[in-house]
Amino acid sequence: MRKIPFLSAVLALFGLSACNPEVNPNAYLTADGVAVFVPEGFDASAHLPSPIFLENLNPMGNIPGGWDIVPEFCTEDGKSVVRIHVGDADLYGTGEVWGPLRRNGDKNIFWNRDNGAYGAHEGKMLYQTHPWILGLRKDGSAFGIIFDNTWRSELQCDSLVTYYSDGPACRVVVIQKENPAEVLKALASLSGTMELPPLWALGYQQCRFSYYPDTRVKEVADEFRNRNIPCDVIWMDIHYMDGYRIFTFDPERFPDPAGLNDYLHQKNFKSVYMIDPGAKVDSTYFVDVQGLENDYFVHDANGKPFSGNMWPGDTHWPDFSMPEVRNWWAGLYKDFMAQGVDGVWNDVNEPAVFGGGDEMTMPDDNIHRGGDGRTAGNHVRYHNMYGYDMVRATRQGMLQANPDKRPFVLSRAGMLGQQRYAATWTGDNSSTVEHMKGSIAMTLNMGLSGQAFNGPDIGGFLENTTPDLLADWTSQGVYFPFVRNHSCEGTIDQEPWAFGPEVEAICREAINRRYMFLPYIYTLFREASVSGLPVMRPAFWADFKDLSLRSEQHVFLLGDDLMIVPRFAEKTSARPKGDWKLVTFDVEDDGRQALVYLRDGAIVPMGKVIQNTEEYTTDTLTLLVNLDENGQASGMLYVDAGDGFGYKKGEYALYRFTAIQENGEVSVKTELVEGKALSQKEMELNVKVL
Ligand code: NBV
Repeated sequence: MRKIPFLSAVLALFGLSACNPEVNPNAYLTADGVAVFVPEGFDASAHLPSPIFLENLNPMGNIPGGWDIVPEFCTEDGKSVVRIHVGDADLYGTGEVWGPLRRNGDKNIFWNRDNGAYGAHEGKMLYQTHPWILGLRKDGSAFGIIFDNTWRSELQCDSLVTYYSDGPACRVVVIQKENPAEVLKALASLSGTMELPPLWALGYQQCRFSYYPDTRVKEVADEFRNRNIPCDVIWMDIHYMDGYRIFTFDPERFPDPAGLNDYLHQKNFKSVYMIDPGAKVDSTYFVDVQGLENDYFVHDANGKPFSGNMWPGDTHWPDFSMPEVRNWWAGLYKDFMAQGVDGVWNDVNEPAVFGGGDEMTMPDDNIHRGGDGRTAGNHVRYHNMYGYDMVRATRQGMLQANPDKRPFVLSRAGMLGQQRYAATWTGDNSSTVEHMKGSIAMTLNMGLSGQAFNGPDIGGFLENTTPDLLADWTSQGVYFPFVRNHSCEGTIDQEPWAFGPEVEAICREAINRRYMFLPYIYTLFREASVSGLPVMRPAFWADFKDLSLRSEQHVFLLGDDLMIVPRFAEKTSARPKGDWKLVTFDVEDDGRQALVYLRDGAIVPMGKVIQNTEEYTTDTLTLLVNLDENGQASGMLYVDAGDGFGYKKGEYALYRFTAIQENGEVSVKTELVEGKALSQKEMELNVKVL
């Protein structure tokens, strides 16, 4: 473990900095309200091109007077240090971490790590690296800070923010805007947004480490349909592979993968298969043979292909920093996807190496050769980028294999910028109430760090879940962006029906609600893909000036218009002000479903219960309306084909609904505000005023 220098720690206690503020960084404005601070002696070859940004950060002017978020740079005990006074602002973001939503007084260690049950380093060192802070001042104005760095580093969030890096001094980008939404939009314009996923990826998904053989996969799929529990995706974990060889199928357990995928498709399921980064060392295995022949694997300090231990035994790791390796990797997906595979799950890409020292990874002096303007460097620089480089190659491969389909990639490791290529989940949590509650803050902070599409393993991954936990976690989890039930090898069954009819009914009802709200949720995903705003938002999003909401981490918002109150938080949470109305459903309350409230002035479009997204339609909708004090409300609906790229050529419709109450009557107007009407038929709208 790296230590925070003693002097710094003492000074930080008093809000003081050991850095010399007179060392003036070279600073300039790169966009409206976006400043770049470049430390003296900046070594561009150790940092650029940055994986975080879409483009070079070109100067466009001087930083305006009164700019108050100014980094100070210095070196202490061989570490590059940045200090920034942020006063009494509330701090959020910082990517994936186990801890409170409000990050003040807490820390992150950025060294992507396999961290089961978040047990190591108290969960401060997890699978992802987002050196990013969203700051919210007491007056509701906001700022963002990006440490443009991939090297191993540590972030301490206090009134004096301190960032320590093992690499040479990095640039710091500071965004200042009138509110957090504008800050996140600015982050998205610098770093990119999630590409619009296929609609099916927003449905309920069932996973296990692992469903096998193929007959078991079919059985699970059939159970969903027979029991009328909506579901879109069944996941294949490592046991489908032939001896853990990536891009292969076990000839006994999965003798006919195309047949299995056909079977799933006929029942309107999609399949997602795991692909790990490591290739088994095996002179008869095509991935290893090709990788060795072309010298595509990460080198050890002696310049030889590094071999470490993973699932398949001795394993080689592709050097994804090299453009030619990414192209090769992308090419491997063609035959694989041709088996009818719909989505890809890139796991253990921190990279995790069994027996790989304290942090279970490669040695620091391994060499990644870079390319495309990046110089070769050792693992300390490239480690946090490994998953990022892997998933962009995966996405490229999926697009090459199926140019007319939107790729869906799920990645365990990640870093800021990766939202452009993959969704993510919060790794190996535990089946505990604590982890269920804490998953809300984790998912929220990922959303506040540019990664809108994420969520936890619902029900919990490690240890046996319980009937209550599965019921409660599913009831709130269906309002998360990514909704997947997943559990570890050796644990008891965790499907919605595993604990008998009572829990099954609770799960079914929760999942039904997910599907009913899909028109609204898909509209939010589209918004996130355009603007970078999160899908799931903290309670303080309802009013950036309401200080009572700043630490609320159980109640959350779905978009701006729905407030979700998990049952455990019913009596203890802070709620946004306003005339929020409880949404009622046509079934008796089971006492477990999360409560859903509609904001005053909002309209939310709802569909019918469907069993999967192949049945999705917006022909008939119910508009939930909560009129504001002036008797008005409005809401949006995004419609497109649900897959493919027609929407990029204008094949979509964005509607606005406006409701007005006059003489006791509520009338609703529908306007097409963008795109074109995709159906000849008028939408049938049923209005439900709450
Ligand atoms: O591939 C097996 C698991 C997977 O189920 C899990 O979701 C990942 O986070 N994987 C880790 C490998 C290690 C599990 C102990």
